[in-house]
Amino acid sequence: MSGKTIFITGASAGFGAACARMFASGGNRLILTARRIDPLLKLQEELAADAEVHIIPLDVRDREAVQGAVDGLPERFRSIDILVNNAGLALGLEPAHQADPDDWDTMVDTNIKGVMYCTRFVLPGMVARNRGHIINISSTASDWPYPGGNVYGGTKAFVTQFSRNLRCDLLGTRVRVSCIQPGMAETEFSKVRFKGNEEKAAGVYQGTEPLTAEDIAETVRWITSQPPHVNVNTLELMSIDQAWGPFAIHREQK
Ligand code: NDP
Ligand code: 8X3
Repeated sequence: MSGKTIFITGASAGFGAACARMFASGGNRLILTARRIDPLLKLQEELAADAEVHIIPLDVRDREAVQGAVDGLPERFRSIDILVNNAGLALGLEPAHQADPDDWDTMVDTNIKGVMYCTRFVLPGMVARNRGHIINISSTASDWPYPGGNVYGGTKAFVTQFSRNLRCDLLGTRVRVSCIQPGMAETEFSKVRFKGNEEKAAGVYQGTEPLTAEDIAETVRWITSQPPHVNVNTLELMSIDQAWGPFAIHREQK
C-alpha cells in the first residue's frame, strides 16, 4: 500500500493510532483526527520520517466541523483513498432502566452520527474519482447482545447495517465499503466505558489474552490490500479467549 491518502477518525488512541502507524510508510499521506490534540501531535512527530501527516482536532459529533475539516483539507490531502470511521465509545454498562440518558446521547451522536457525517462528506470525492474504500469499525456488540450493551450495541448495529446499505448505493462504482466487528480488545475503551475507573477497566481483560489495537490494524491492512475487485463486506474477529454464551433463562424459585 503506497501513495494513498488515508483519513482516520479517533487516531489519538487505540485502533485509530495503530492504523496510523500501520499505514505510515510508502509515501502514504495521513489525515489524523480526534478531539485530543496532544496525542495527535505526538503521533505526527513519531511518524514524520515515514509519512506526511496532517492532524485535525475534530469532534465527529459536530456536523459543521466535519464538513469544514473535509472541505478545508490542504490540496495534497484532498483525494482521500481510505476513510477509517473508527472514532467511537461505549459509556456505562447499566441495564436500560438505570442507564444515564446523557451517555446514550453521547454514544448515538458519536458512533452513529459521527460515522454518518464523515461518510457523507468524504464520499462525494470518492465517487467522483471512482475509487476509494470506507472502513467502518463496528463491533461484535452489533450482532451479539449482552447485559448492559443496550444502546452501545444498537449504535454498532447501525454501523453494520449502514455499511451494507452503502454498498447498495455504491454499486456500479469502484468505491468499496467494509465493516469490521472486533470483540474484546485492550485499548482505552474500557477506561472510557467505566469513566476513568482503571481497576474496573483492567478487570475486563484480566486472565485473558484480548485482541490488541495492532490486530485490528492488521485486519485493516489485509482488507485494504485486496485486489480492487474484491470487497470484504463484514469481518468479525475475537480473542481466542472469547466466545458466545448460551441463552440466558430466568427461572422462578419453587
Ligand atoms: P479508544 O478509547 O482507545 O479510542 C477511541 C478513539 O475514539 C479515541 O481516539 C478518541 O479520541 C476517539 N473519539 C471518541 N469520541 C470522539 C469524538 N466525539 N470525536 C472524535 N473522536 C472521538 O477505543 P478503541 O480504539 O478500542 O475504539 C475504537 C473503535 O473501536 C470504537 O468505535 C469502538 O466502539 C470500537 N470497538 C472497540 C472494541 C474494544 O474492545 N476496544 C471492540 C469493538 C469495537 P479523543 O478522545 O481524543 O477524541
Ligand atoms: C467493544 C466490545 O464486547 O465491549 O465493542 O461490546 S464489547
